[in-house]
Amino acid sequence: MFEEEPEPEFEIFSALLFNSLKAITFMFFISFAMINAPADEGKVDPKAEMMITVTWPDDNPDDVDTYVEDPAGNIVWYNQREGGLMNLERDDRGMFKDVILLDGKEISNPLNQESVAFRGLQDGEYVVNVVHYIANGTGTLPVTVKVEQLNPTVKVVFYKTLEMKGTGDEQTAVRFTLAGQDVVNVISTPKSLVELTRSAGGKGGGTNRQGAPGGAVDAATGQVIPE
Ligand SMILES: [Ca+2]
Ligand SMILES: [Ca+2]
Repeated sequence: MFEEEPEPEFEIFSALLFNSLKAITFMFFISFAMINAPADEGKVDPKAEMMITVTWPDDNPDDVDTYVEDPAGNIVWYNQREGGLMNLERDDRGMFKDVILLDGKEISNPLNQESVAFRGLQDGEYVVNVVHYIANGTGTLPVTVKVEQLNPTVKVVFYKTLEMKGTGDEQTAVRFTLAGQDVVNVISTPKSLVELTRSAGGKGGGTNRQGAPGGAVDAATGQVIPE
C-alpha cells in the first residue's frame, strides 16, 4: 500500500505559516490594547449634566484637592474618583507630575485644575469642598470654584474665589440642592468631607496616595495616622 509521506519542505513551510499566523494574531491583539489604553486618560464624558471646576494659579506648586458629596452620601476625592453619578476627572497635584517629555526635553504644564463631572442629576443636597493639601509658600492661595449645569445649555450656577489659608485648610465652597433641573438653596455652611472620608468605616477608604494600606490621613500634614 502507498502511504504518502508529506514532503519535508511542505512541513517546514506549514510550520512557518502557522507561526506567522500566531504572530500576526498576537500583534493584532497588542495593537488593539494599545489603541484602547490611552483613550481613558483625561476623557470627559460628553453626556455630563453638570461640571464642577476648581482652578488655582498657573505654575503654582501647591496641591489643592476637590471633594464633592452627593445626596446619597457618596464622596469623590483623589482616592475615590468615582461615586454615584460623579467622576473626578483628574487629581492635579500642583507641579508634581506636570512635566512631560517631548523630544527629550522636559516641558512643564502650567495648568492647575481639577474637575468633577456628573453623569446624571439626583435630587438633594451636594457639598463642594476644597482642601489645601500641600502649601509650599506662605500667605493665602486663591482657588476658584465654578459649578455649571451643561444641559440643555451651559449655565453657571456658582462662581467664587476662595482664599485658602495653608496646608490642611478645608473650606466648603458651596452647598446646593437639586430639585429636578432647578438649583435651589445655595449656601456655604461649612461641612467637613475630609473627616467623613478618613473616619473608620467611612466611604472612600482604601489606599492613600503612596499606595500603602488604608488608614486615616492627617489633613494638616498629609501623613497617614497609624491605626
Ligand atoms: Ca489635587
Ligand atoms: Ca498642575
